[in-house]
Amino acid sequence: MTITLPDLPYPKDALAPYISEETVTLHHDKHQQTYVTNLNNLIAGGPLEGKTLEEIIMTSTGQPDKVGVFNNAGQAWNHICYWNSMTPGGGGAPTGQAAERIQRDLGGYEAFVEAFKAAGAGQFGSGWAWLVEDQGALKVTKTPNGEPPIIQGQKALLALDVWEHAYYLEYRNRRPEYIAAFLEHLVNWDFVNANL
Ligand code: MN3
Repeated sequence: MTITLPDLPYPKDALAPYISEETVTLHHDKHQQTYVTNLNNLIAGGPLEGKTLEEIIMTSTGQPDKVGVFNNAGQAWNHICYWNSMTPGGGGAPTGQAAERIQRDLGGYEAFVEAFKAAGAGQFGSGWAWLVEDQGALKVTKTPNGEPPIIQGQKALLALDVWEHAYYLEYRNRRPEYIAAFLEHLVNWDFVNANL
């Protein structure tokens, strides 16, 4: 059994104009596919072949001889979370349990927006911004490179890729505009609620 690249949960042009069909195509079919292909090549014939992505991540984290496995497995997992974190016509204020928990743990939607923008813009170089559940409380965090929240014992609820390949065609160097578009027009709160 090998790790496979899941199909996108919507057509490749569904996130336009905020994220173009060209960016989604390159990002899913080239970048994410490459992480999956590299991972399968690295684990072929070894003890990690046939394991789930989560198992591979938790087995390889912190292992100096498994950095390549960890990076590619983390990125393969992070991108699945990222695509599901968006939906056409999404964004804006949360609903349901997500709204209640953001109010309780983060002080409301406006405070969440400010924290999430700061996390995404403040990640120096490549990485990720997250809404996670940590010890029962929601938190906004950021991680470098391909690190997934699971290695900190956190459950990922919402993911934003802030690697340049995620936004450069539309936004060039203006990462904050990409983060704002994600929050205002793309966030899939149904996915957050399902994760909760
Ligand atoms: Mn990416």
